[in-house]
Amino acid sequence: MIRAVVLISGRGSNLAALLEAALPVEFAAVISNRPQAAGLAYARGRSIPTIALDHRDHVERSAFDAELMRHIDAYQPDVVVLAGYMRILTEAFVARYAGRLVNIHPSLLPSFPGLDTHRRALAEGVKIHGCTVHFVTNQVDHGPIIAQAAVPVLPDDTETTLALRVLVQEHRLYPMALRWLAEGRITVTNGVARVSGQASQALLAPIPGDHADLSA
Ligand code: NHR
Ligand code: GAR
Repeated sequence: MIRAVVLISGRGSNLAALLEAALPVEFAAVISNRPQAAGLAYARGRSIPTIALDHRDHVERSAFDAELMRHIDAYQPDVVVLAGYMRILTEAFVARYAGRLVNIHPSLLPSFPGLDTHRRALAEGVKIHGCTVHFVTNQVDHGPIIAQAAVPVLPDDTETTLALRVLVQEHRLYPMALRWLAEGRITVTNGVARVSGQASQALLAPIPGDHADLSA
């Protein structure tokens, strides 16, 4: 079993999906930079140690991240999992957990790094959107891509309906990717992540109403 510490900022639905997936992973602790994050209560309900830090208690990002690292290191994790964690991490933090720090991002990277991905996808009129699990590097949302899931963008989509369609796939994708990591199957060469014994690292959501016509 590998040991993981999960960082969250809010709702924690990806955290819940990971905890429910029966992965060969010991979830040692859940840490939030927002004390009111609903995901903390969820973790407590599963008897997982939680730590609530408040990034507003620190003026300097480096001081907050130093405190974060101190808490994480107390659990000696093999991987640090960002699940809806909303604060950019400092270089010192990324360096400390390089190669064992992963994130799920709500777009098909390298399209739409950063925030408000669903709004921007709608504004660009893309017809396919999705989510990406990647290793975290100092170039925000540009680390080696472990796995992606794609969903169609539908004509009547709003930010809410599109985000929900992507979220359903996030909840499939992240457990799958973390399982590969736990199984030691992921290697990175020249910035490209590969999974041993895996033909595809992509999930495709079905397009509603798209089925073979058998009426003729
Ligand atoms: N840190 C590093 N160094 N590299 C990455 O790739 C990171 C990271 C920290 C978080 C998640 C990422 C996402 O999936 C992530 C990847 C927050 C912001 C952001 O601008 C950007 C990307 C991501 C997460 N945050 C604002 C900030 O000033 C705060 C926004 C808020 O609090 O609501 O840090 O999208
Ligand atoms: C998820 O959609 C995740 O991909 C996204 O925030 C949501 C968190 O939901 N992450 C980011 O935007 C990171 N900047 P959750 O708290 O219910 O897992």
